[in-house]
Amino acid sequence: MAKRRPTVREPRGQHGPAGEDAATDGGQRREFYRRMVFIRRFEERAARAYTQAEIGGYCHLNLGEEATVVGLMSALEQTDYLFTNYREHGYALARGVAAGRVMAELYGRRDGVSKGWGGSMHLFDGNARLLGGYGIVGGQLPLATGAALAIDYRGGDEAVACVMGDGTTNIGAFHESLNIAALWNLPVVYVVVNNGLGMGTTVEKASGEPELHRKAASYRMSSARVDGNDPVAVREAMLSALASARSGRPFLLEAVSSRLKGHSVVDPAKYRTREEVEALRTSDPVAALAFRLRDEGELTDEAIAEIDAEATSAVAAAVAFAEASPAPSVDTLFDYTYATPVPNDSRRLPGQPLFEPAPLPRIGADR
Ligand SMILES: Cc1ncc(C[n+]2csc(CCOP(=O)(O)OP(=O)(O)O)c2C)c(N)n1
Ligand SMILES: [Mg+2]
Repeated sequence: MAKRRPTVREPRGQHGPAGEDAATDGGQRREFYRRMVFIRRFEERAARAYTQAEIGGYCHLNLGEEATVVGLMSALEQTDYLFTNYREHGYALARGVAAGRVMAELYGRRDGVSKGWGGSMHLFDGNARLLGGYGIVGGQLPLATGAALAIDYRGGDEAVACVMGDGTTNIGAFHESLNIAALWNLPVVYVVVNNGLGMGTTVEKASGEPELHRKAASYRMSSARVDGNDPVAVREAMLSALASARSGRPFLLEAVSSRLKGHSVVDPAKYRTREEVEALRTSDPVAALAFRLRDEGELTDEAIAEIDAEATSAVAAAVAFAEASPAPSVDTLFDYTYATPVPNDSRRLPGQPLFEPAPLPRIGADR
């Protein structure tokens, strides 16, 4: 078989959507702060709705990862594709999906971004090129790699961002995906959000190479590590990673971040020491950026309070939208499993028999 040659692409413009107020450095940080506060308030509200049993299934939050989420998403072009794990509410919001549609999906309602059938872990929006939310650890990696291969086949100039957690770098699909992307020069950036934990297990306990970005070396892939609490640094690092991917050199970017709460809403995170909890309080990226902007004279206390109030009321509107949306009809349960008709697609509802039992011959009956 002929060896695949790298597709050479021109690096594209380096300015993803960063908002109206982003012309200056201070303006960009203000805009990032607004987006981070919005995610913070959205997630806190989602946690409340979950404990009130308005949201079912699992619910994993981006609390503590807001700077990483916002910095990463600001670097993507609108035509780029995004795959993430189940901790993806913030990504959908930062990608521009309407907050009401995200909240309605968490509530399992018809106007949700996945029509109410996906829930928290399976947000999907083709228009925003958000191709999921995946609940299987590492499930998104082969799919993202395949999407990058599709772009390469078509000769497109889009890139794929494939976001995962630290624990995911120990899964077989991680190594298979990086290997094939490196061999075939695919336009993909693998982003490891290193929040220090996979459920309750630390990176040091789970990974033979705890400096996760160095795992790329096995595949001669370029990589970098960035402070995930600094949205501007994350954006810059992601822009370089994307430029590399677009020119046919896939990239592994590790953003060192933290998870402020438990693995999911129901996890009390008892495995954390008091010192860790205290350290988290002082490294909170939302508070840190607020202090910085205030010290630099970019935001007054009043402006900070106003941003908070705006976020809180937008989130309240999202909840109202979700609450007003009806539950999806059971008739549509199977409508979105496959994009095209599949011959052996089972449409069996819970409780329905697998097949009709064949009649048994009766003893003594005529043959
Ligand atoms: C294949 C598979 N194994 C185990 C699980 C259970 N599980 C869910 S999340 C998780 C930890 C993943 O940690 P990480 O990749 O660091 O992501 P984070 O939750 O920190 O964002 C595990 C083990 C799963 N969902 N899928
Ligand atoms: Mg993790």
